[in-house]
Amino acid sequence: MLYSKWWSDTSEPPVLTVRYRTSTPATTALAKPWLEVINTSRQTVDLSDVTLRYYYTADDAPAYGSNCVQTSIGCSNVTLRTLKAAPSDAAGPDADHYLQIGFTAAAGTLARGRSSEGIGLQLYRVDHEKLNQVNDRSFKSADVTYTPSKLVTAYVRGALVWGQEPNGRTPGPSSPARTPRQAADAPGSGILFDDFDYAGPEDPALAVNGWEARSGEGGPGVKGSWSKDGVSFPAGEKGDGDQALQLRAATDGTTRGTLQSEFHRTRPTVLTGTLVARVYFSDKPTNGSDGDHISESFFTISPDHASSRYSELDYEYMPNGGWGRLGPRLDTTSWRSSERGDRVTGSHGLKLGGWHTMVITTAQDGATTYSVDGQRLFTNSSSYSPREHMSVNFSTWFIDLPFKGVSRTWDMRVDWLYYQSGRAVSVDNVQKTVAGFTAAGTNFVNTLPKR
Ligand SMILES: [Ca+2]
Ligand SMILES: [Ca+2]
Ligand SMILES: [Ca+2]
Repeated sequence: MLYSKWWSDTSEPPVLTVRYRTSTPATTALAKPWLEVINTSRQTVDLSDVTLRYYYTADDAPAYGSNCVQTSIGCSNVTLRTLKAAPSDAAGPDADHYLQIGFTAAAGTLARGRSSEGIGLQLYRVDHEKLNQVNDRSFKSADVTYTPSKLVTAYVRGALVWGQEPNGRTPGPSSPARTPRQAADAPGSGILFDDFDYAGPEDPALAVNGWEARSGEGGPGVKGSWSKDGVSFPAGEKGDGDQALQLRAATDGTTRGTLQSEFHRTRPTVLTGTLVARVYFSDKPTNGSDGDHISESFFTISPDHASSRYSELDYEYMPNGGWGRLGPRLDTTSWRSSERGDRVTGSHGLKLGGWHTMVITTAQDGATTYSVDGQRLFTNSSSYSPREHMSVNFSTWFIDLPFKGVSRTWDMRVDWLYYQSGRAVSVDNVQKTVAGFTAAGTNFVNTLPKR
């Protein structure tokens, strides 16, 4: 039997020991289980063979999300899925769901006696309501420091090696191996990927992963109206527990009554290569009267407007037009100098309400091409291609306020972002890679070189 070597009889120590701690109250917006895996066997264990289950009872929420905030293994190498427990998955009265934690092939090995060190995880309701942990099997408020917990189970290639499943099963020869999880491939190098699984604009995982929701002053659009309040993470394109970034803009036609949203990288991240976002554009307001000059934007920009190597690449969708032009309209603009207004623009009379795959490709020392759903829209020569690293930004904002009245809201969504530095990748290959990440439960990848 392939797995037989992974259970041990009672006279031997367990193959793995899982320690747990938390610091959250029973009712919380963000459950924070921290887990540590220790190899207590006599041999080296491949982390990609290991899965853990953290059991909980979903309250009345439509879905739960999860993310990783800290681990020396790298959150890019931790896979997370929130799954409904079937009776065959050992469901119990305090465990109708579980968070399944896995590791990619790049997570490495645990030599005998070694520990993974703390893996900081977060579990939350996608509807941003508070969750009740009292009925969650693996939650234990008393464990504020790392304590071995048999309420979290561990498997090696599908064989239970630690803990007690909700149906009472413990490791041993009578415990049948579950179907081993297919180990996730190691993510390639030079990649940034985000599936946008976050609890809200204040989720600490955002800063860890290099994102920030904007607040405060500055252009473009209506002065003083940038607010984190418009940023949320509702269900994504495919639902099923997946989430998307949502940027809401709202206005009653007055400056005071206007809210604009922007979400961006905190540091310059992208230069040449392939940048792709799966974006939902709105052609109509979610609530209220139509007619606003809304801009739904996806762009990259130099951190310093006065830089001699200034670089900016913009997608700007204006369903109702703007700047005196009729909509719907998609502008693609590459900037060489913001101070001198030196830029080239392609303006496209496209109606884009719905989901689209937006791509910007810059070959090394070459041209920049903008394409939507695999259709090339605009290419600029190398003199307008980026010359320095830029942040990545999404925003919804009002070009002007054409009428006063009852408040109306506009929502743009981004299901995921993918960036491959330095080289062109076809849309088909990007979609394959993203589908692989989604299937594995890889919610975030950053294998870009540190800068
Ligand atoms: Ca619960
Ligand atoms: Ca997503
Ligand atoms: Ca996801």
